[in-house]
Amino acid sequence: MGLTIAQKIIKEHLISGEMTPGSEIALRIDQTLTQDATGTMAYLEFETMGVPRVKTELSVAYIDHNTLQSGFENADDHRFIQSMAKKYGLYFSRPGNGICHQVHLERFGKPGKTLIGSDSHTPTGGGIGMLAMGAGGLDVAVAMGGGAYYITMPKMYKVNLTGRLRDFVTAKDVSLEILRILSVKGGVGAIIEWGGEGVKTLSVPERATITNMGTELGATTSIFPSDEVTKAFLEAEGRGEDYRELSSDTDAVYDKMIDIDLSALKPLIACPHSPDNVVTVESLKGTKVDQVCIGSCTNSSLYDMLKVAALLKGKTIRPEVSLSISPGSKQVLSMLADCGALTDILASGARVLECACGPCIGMGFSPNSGGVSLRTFNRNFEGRSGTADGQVYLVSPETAVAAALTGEITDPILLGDMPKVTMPEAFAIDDSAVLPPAPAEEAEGLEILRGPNIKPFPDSKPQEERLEAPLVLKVGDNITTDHIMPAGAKILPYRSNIPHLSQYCFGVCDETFPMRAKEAGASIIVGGNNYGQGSSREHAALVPLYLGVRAVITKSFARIHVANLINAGIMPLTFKNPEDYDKLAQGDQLLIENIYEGMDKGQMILKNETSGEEIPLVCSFTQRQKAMLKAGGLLKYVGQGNL
Ligand code: MIC
Ligand code: SF4
Repeated sequence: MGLTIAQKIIKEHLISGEMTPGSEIALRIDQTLTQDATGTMAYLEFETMGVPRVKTELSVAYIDHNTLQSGFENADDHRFIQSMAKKYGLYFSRPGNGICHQVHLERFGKPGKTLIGSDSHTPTGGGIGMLAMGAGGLDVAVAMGGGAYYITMPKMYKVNLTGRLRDFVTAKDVSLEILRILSVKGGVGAIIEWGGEGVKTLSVPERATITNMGTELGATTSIFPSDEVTKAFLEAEGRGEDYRELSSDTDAVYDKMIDIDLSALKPLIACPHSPDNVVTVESLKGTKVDQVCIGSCTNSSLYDMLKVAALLKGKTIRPEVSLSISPGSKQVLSMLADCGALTDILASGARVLECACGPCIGMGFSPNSGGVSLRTFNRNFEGRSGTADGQVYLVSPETAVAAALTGEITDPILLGDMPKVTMPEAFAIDDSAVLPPAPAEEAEGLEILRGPNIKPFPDSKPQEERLEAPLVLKVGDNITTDHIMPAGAKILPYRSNIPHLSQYCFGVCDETFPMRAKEAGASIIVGGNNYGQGSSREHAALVPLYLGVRAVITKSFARIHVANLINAGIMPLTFKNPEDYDKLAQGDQLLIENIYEGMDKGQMILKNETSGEEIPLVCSFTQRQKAMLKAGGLLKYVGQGNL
């Protein structure tokens, strides 16, 4: 039987396990990346492992999230990460050099390699045929230390593309179309391969937009073949030697096939507050727009920015609209400046922000009260923009420009002719903002710079045989990590200070949660389907751990979050019968006994001591996961000699 692209890369990197969907596999990781919002914690964790130098082929520490320095906190964290990188053998991408995924694609990614990153949009690397996955910081720390990355062997889905995108219909619309078809949980447990004749018509930046947003499907990752288009991109980046051809076998077998005719697509838009809430742009025409933001790791390539500049050229944005543009990298920004496109952008009335995540993670540029904001980003979760009642829609750069020029949601096709955008044969290469590590012989004496904002991470506890605790919080379906541990300019600076961060846990759902959880001592959370979707932030597990949460019981979990819970020593359990969710109420006193036996059998009984009901739960922990839970999480497990 033939293999898919992902199966080929998995096979080459398989350390242990069977490549049958559902079984646990251990993978050798070639490259890692971190960003600053998750990085500080990941490096603190790495430090405790006592490994003198990273053991990967390449590890890069990026600063791109917490770039607003409204106090000492972020600057302290940046210095800490920089000193860690220098000492422990990592490259350090300075603030201003760009968004991790964009820069990694340009300068470091290689077809056929494995990459894990402490950021859920790491699958962007799939645009050049990498097996690139988002992971919790602790998993990245372990991979840097030479340990394997454990995942459940995914199913294989294939999207067969035919035709060619029409003007004003873009890769972003392809992403929104697949979200419309599959929903935010439709990719859970799967790797999505993009194939078919239509693939040849898509450039690397377009492919990367699609693999980037595959994260919103809940997929383990997404991947494109590595072909002539990939080769040309790598050559233009001066990295032709990194090219390797990769395609699936003609007799490869897929668990699901989806057809998309690129020629038939229309401009699409995701409505508040979920990326799969997709309709045509046309259907919302006339809706007044207050703000437009162009950028983020989804749509900030030179290709996107040149199109935006060409559409804005000679025009002025509406006075009632505020437009921000954040180029994805220093390379993109300097090339925009060199060719004059930046002048066209500025002349239109846009505000050019630095090359960073910025508004995407609520780091500034929050919309006005109740404001309608059209963004080329990948997430529009409630409150994420920093304005609690902000109405965020996700669109392509073309649709974003159309709104900025007209003041309302407008089908970009109405803008007239699409100006021709030609990509340069060679990108301007300047890696001066990427600092190499110190040579190994000098590293030992180097000091790590720590600021007062860096607090130790919470101590995890071994899971015991019996858990009696109240149900402190009951939430519904599709709870995101932005609900569990919100981000934004005010809170993000405390990513290395769990006690402070804990005050905001679940703030979007219930501001009293932190206080109630602390009072309870030990506690249990109950959720619906796809609990923990979105970001890879392990803070969504570490903060509940700090607040005393011992178990989370749901109808189903998102992939990275469930791994983060186990890494933190919190037990994730699911209802055997999803309708039993209705038999529990916030405040009920719950009891689970014989936990170790239950872990082995894959079944436990939850006693609702308040109502007297008994509810069957299921779990399918691997031996390693059971050992981790009994040890009190991954760090303790590694401390027992299990790297
Ligand atoms: C996001 O897009 O939500 C983030 C911020 O990039 C996160 C990482 C984080 O929370 O630090 C992600 O996607 O993993
Ligand atoms: Fe940054 Fe937004 Fe991309 Fe997350 S999704 S890495 S916050 S640009």
